Amino acid sequence: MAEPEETRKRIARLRAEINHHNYRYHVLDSPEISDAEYDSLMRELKQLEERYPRFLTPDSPTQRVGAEPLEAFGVVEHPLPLLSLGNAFSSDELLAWHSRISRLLGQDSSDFVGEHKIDGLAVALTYVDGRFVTGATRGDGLRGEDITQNLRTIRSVPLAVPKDAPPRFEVRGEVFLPIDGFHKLNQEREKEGSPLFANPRNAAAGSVRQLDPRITARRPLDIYVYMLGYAEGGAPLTTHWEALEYLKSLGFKINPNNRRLSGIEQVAEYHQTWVEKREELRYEADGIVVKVNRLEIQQRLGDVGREPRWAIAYKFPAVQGTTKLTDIGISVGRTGTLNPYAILEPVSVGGVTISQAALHNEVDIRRKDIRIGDTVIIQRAGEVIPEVVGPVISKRTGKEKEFNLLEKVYDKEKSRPACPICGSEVLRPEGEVMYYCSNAACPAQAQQRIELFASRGAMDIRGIGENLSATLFEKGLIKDVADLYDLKNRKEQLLGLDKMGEKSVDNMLDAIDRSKNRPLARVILALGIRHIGGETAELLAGEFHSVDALAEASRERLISIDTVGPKIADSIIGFFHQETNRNIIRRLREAGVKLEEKPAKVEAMPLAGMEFVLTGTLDAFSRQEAEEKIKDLGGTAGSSVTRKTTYLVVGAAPGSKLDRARSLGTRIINETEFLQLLNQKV
Ligand code: 5U1
Repeated sequence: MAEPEETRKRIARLRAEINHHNYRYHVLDSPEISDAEYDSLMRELKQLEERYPRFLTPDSPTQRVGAEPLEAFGVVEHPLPLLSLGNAFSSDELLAWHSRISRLLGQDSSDFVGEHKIDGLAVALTYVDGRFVTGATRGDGLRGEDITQNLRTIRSVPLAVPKDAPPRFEVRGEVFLPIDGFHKLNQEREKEGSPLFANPRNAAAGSVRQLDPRITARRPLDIYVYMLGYAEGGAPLTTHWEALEYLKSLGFKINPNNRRLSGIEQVAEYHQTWVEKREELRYEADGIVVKVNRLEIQQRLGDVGREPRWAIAYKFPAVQGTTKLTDIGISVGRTGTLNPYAILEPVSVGGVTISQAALHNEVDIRRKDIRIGDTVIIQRAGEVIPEVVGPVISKRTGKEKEFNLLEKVYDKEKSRPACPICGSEVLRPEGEVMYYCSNAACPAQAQQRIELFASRGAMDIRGIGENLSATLFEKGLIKDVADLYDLKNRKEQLLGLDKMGEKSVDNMLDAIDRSKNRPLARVILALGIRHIGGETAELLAGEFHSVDALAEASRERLISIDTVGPKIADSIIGFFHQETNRNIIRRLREAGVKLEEKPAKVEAMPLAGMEFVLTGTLDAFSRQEAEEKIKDLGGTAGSSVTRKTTYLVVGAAPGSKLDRARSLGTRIINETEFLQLLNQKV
């Protein structure tokens, strides 16, 4: 036999052997050989592939090290939408779901599968002719990002499946970072001075959505597969449980904590078991997923919006822990508020180490009687910042100290309380609970104002998030929001920044340029006037039609507007009174930012007189964009369904508004019908 043929066979044998040991180690957690033996097989394979590159294929186990970096992710259209899940937060809500599906089926549904709802990143893996060909994120459910090269690096993602697998199929699962891997990663990042990941979910998403797969390859990511999306010519399956068993037989990693459950009582028990044992899990989970087991019943129940009726996420309650509050620190917010926060002895709460927690304000600290030195209860729920619930009074020793904010920020040299960032005077406006730094140019405020200005709900300048705005500010490239529009003249300096290549800089400058034409309400919000949120900004834009008119409005005129009280009016007047702010507005105008909007004749507009309420997630628009569109066409957007509501627009994962609309007989439309309505009416 010719030598290359021998080599080809040896390569095939080595790959099969290595794949087998990968599976034993990464999927079954039961290795058969030592690390040294494994390394030796890999070394031989790598050497052969280097000598005979024509035999190198993308599904070789050597390719898990990560391919060359990409400029951007491609888009993958999901042949079948990736659904999201409705939530139950209490046993009553679980029982209500059970009653609903039993009523629809005309019989008591009792055959379920219980799984853990892992806090990771949902992905779809497609296999064609036995090979892993495409891996995609969920995206908006219809289109995701192509992260094939990154998923290839995850050892528990099979690169090849047995020959008798369906010729084309898709599996779905959750990529996650195990808790110990998360801690290790953060320790390394701390050493290198990189920003830490807030939780394993963010770390997993950040690792998978890396343009450089070599970085992904270094992160200890894992996957549990939780359903078969579709299969062409696959084995006939009758239950979800069988599908999971089948996927296991193909080499996929299935969560060993999955259970078949008989009756809704067993579902509740399964949930309770894991509420009590969730700290023991090697991954973060925020609840269980309950699925109707029989596939034919799943089909009969179907979906509503982008959620299956046959499955629901039954969430775990917020997790709590106790630790010692060693001190109370003060940070300065965007509007200059002095925000107290708890400095804690680090404690693991639901798998995440917490060393700081929110304390809101001094009045709240007094009301809860939280003292420095107290043992306190910490609560963490989902993505929100952990908060201090209250002290454990029984653990008091008598040495605890009451907190006084003015004492904390007292500057002995100045003989007065001072902003901890810039040393300026500290004020508390009458009737407010918060103290403020009096200096509008305080660097802490300025940087956060830039962040708000660029944020999605405001000028939506993609790419300028917390990190980049901090860098631009620290490097002296911008001092205020108007400087953003001068950055195009400082390209050289931008290119000198860490991780800023030609393409990123161009994208950023494009995004800045595009932001010049945002609707007036967004501009008003972006200015960062204290007490002005999105809704008030909308209201003010509708009343004044220009930033100049708003700046000139009298207190009486402002107070005459519905929902604008003296506090908001004084804040607006105070903002425009400041020379620095007037200067910024002048420079924004000179840069070409649109600061006015023509008043619309509402009666003549196509959606005039119609009130829309939205529930769930839409594909084509964010909630804010949909509401802007409705308002542009003369309609109004309500926050709850009432008898006045003309239409309820239902997106994926709708909330209780849907039930309310049904009970009131409100017209319910889906996103397609909503789009048709907008287009017809435009
Ligand atoms: N374990 C598990 N997680 N999870 C998430 N199963 C599961 N199923 C899902 C999702 C979004 O969705 C299907 C029920 C459609």
